[in-house]
Amino acid sequence: MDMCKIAPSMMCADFLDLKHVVNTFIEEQIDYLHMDIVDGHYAPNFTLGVGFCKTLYEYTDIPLDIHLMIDNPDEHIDTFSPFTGSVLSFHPEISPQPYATLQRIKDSGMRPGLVLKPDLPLESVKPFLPQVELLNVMTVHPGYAGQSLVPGTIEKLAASAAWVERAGLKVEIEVDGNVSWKHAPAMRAAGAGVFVTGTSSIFSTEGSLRDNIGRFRKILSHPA
Ligand code: S6P
Ligand code: MG
Repeated sequence: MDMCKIAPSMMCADFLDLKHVVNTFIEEQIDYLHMDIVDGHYAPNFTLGVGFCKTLYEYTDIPLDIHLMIDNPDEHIDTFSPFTGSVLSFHPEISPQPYATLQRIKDSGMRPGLVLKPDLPLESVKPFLPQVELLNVMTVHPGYAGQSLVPGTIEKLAASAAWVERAGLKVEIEVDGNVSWKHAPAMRAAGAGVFVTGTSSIFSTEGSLRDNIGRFRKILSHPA
């Protein structure tokens, strides 16, 4: 199994301590910074914005993993195109032409990603996967941190990873939502390669951020 990557969910960070948080991620060689962008329409809540992405993009070389939970993603690709090399993921069921959206993301110098929410089956994204670099399989409903895992989503994660492997595609499989100490081993066993970590693991107040990262890595190194 490939090495697992950690993508901290930045909406869960302590904003009053942001520099320390990001410096810790740099020192710990964290793989991605997961940026949830919500518009209050596609999903409830208002989370992070473009200015926040810019601040982090300019401060660190850690790639951004931008998760759009917005209506009309096509209209906003140019807004994110300065963040060259970042992953830009959207929910394909709200794009009239997902192939065109993926191509535009690629043409803008970003890495195209798709997101599969709990309500939709794997079949809804299968046709697009050859054009995709990362598939985010959500294990909670889009919108908020701190939710409980939606039953059946780890099985869907396993089916997604197995399908990608059988098809011989180079798609990173990411898991997003309640990636807790408890669920992470089963998510890893299901084939996740990128773990969005939030309040239920590395940002939990049980330990320091650095200790929590160490604990999470240790958990991932022991298969379920
Ligand atoms: C949810 C969002 C996620 C959350 C993450 C929080 O809409 O896409 O990225 O930020 O799931 O993690 P946790 O551990 O609080 O569930
Ligand atoms: Mg997310």
